[in-house]
Amino acid sequence: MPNRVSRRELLAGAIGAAAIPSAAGSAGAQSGDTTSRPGSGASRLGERSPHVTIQRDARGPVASRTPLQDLQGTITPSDLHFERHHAGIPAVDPDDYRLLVHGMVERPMVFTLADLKRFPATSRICFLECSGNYPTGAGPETKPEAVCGMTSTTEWTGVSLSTLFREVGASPDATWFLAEGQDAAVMTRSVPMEKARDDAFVAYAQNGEALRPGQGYPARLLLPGWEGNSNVKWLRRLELADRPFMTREETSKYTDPLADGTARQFSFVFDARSIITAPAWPDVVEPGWIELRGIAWSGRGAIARVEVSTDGGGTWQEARLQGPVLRQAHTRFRHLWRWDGAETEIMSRAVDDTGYVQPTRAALRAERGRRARRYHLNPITAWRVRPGGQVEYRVEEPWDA
Ligand SMILES: Nc1nc2c(c(=O)[nH]1)N[C@H]1C(S)=C(S)[C@@H](COP(=O)(O)O)O[C@H]1N2
Ligand SMILES: [Mo]
Repeated sequence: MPNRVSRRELLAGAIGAAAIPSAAGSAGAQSGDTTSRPGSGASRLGERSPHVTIQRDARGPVASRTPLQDLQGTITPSDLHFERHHAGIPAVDPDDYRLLVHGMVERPMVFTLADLKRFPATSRICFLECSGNYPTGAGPETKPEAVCGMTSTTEWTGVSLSTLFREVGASPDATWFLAEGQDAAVMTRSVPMEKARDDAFVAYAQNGEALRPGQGYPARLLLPGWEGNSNVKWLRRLELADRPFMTREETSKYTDPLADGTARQFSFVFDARSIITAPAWPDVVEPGWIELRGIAWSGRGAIARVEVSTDGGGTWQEARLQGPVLRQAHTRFRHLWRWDGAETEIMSRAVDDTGYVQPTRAALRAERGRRARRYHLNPITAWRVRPGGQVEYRVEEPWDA
């Protein structure tokens, strides 16, 4: 409990001086009585308080993860958006940027960045997720970011594919289109035309400003709720056809072997998932009231409800959703729990507006089999609460065990 202070003590600066660590010289960090002299001035670019140390979890050069446990609300700050690139981040000069749209169209066309920006813009808040967003070899000391930090939510702005495809006179017989990136991986994926007619767009802005290079500057494909890999960054070509292109990324990779020996291909849509982000390792809790907090999301639509279990999955209670609750976007939930001090496991499961319920690991394993390649795995995540209050990741067996 915070100590009670008198107004006089507060005004005398005694509390402020004692409670706020000094970081003299940095913007926004004045120690002691902040009312006795003016603070630092205005600047061209804002920066975080020196008291805030927030970073992506970047253990290798090909991917970094969003620190889910350190965020509030649902929008991921652009510099904390997860990254996944197969051959590095190309430096694309916006003046040289061109997007070719061709194939089964009346008029093949090449668009500059300025051309794209001249079309009526569309903005959409939605999550992006890597289909390989699943931990391997994780021990008890694992943070939420390491469990599933390869997902972020952003307000993207760009131009609808339906607008671009109308401009080039897309053939009504076209059923698929190819999206190709201009990075060294030349990422290419086939996408059904229904997604273009529905909500696919080419994004050139992220949370109000130009895309970050890691997110595909100057323009990328955005397919709300669909497998991250098909959201092609540094987009340079769209080709319309009446069949999928069977590229490497949709044949040798990004297919899902199933329990019955067959494989699932073009499994684009993410099923519902959730995670408690607090408390989580390395938090230590005390007996009494604890607010459980987390996020839930579904590629199929909006989150309808989130259920929480504080007795290892024996019983479930409905958590409160904290708005905004948007389709295909991270949604906050919270739940008040009175911990009696005994060892237990806490977990959440998401239910979306199609009625889909996030499965247990055992149910998912039964359906997908042990050969499932870590893609599209969305089982319930549990945290173990030790008698001393230490919260740990409940370690799962290796998927193929
Ligand atoms: N051109 C291109 N597009 C790409 C990739 C890539 O390597 N090259 N990686 C894909 C993968 S696997 C994912 S998960 C998402 C990640 O998007 P982000 O880095 O903006 O989070 O981009 C996809 N688009
Ligand atoms: Mo990915």
